[in-house]
Amino acid sequence: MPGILAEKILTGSSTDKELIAIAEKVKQRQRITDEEGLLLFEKGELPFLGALANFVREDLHGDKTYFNRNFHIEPTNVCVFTCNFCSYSRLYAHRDEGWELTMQQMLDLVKKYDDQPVTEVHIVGGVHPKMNLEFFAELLRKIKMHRPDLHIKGFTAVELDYMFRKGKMSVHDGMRYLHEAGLDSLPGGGAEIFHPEIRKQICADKVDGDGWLKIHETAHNLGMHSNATMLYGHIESYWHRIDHMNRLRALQDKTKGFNTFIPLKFRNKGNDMDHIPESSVIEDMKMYAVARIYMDNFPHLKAYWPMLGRQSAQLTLSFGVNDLDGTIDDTTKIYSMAGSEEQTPSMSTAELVSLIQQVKRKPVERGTLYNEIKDYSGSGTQTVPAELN
Ligand code: V47
Ligand code: SF4
Repeated sequence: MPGILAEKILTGSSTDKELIAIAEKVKQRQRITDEEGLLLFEKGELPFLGALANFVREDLHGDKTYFNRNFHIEPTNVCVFTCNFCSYSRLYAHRDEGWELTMQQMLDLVKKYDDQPVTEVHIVGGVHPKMNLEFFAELLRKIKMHRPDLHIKGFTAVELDYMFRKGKMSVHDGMRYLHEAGLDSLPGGGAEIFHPEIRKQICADKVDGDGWLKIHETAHNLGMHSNATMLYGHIESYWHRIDHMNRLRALQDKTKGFNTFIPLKFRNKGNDMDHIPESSVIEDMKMYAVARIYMDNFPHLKAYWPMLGRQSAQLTLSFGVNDLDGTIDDTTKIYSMAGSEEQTPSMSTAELVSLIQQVKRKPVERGTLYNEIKDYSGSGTQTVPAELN
């Protein structure tokens, strides 16, 4: 329970009766309703939301801030789908403008990290019509043969839905097949906004919200964990965000298979939605805070710094976030191509530790499933690299 000063901060920063009532619920760690979530978005002032989200964060994790050492494989940016927000993909007809890695190139990438203490590979890319279920099962087997202890987090529900349909396999059989080949968990991509009113305007042709949720539910039922994302800050309204989070919260009640919720800020460069202005930092922090307050059954809230930028990612640590992603040598192209200012999306462990310590949090390296690998809190303040100041 909070001390007197914290109590005052939690409720005293608002004079609105409805908001104070929500704060009382959150202090008791009771679940808030959709209407209350909406009210937080519409009427909650940033200091009030920050205090509440921080209360939940500290109740769950204290000052611990997790990070994970991983690397990415992006097999291709050729994609059969045409999401309007995507700056990264190339249609099959224009595949000469994109890239397609061979099996050997992907294995060479894995081997590049042989001497490095990475614990996870994140495989994500476009949906290539010729890279099928069998091809990826083979890739998984070969990675596991080479480095059995490397956790493979791979394929969005969008990629999986296409692979299973093309391979004429049910979601259950396809998922079990990939799991047996070496797939350990699923990343959270492809969720965007579930509500059909928005989905049909931004990504009409890929798996719908129910399909996305079914794939994650199936993975959970097979004992796998997964993450969930939400692409926010474009044409959606606050209530679409609540609807999205509601569907995730309901599935989590059933399966408890989600580890982390990751709000992804829409970036507007080089895509068909470039006329839509990007959200402000204040809106970003609001998003994280409301997510932390509303998603009471999600253990972790993650910020992906290559997309948000280092400084905003650091700020989220005061608005509910307890996990930062995008560590060593992160060469993912999806955000740099969409206009993220992080043109060199790579950060050393020392930089990341320092970024966390600057805001008086405790950096802890974790594995994919949040097993703690190394506590850096005793390591003292690190030198701050110039670009972080
Ligand atoms: O689904 C695409 C998003 C996602 C843009 O699970 C964009 O640990 C902003 O899901 N502006 C893929 N976002 C990346 C992803 C992810 C990243 C890091 C960690 C994890 C995890 C998952 O990227 C897509 C889409 O929502 N995206 N274009 C854009 N212009
Ligand atoms: Fe393809 Fe994913 Fe881009 Fe959509 S977001 S076009 S599914 S690569």
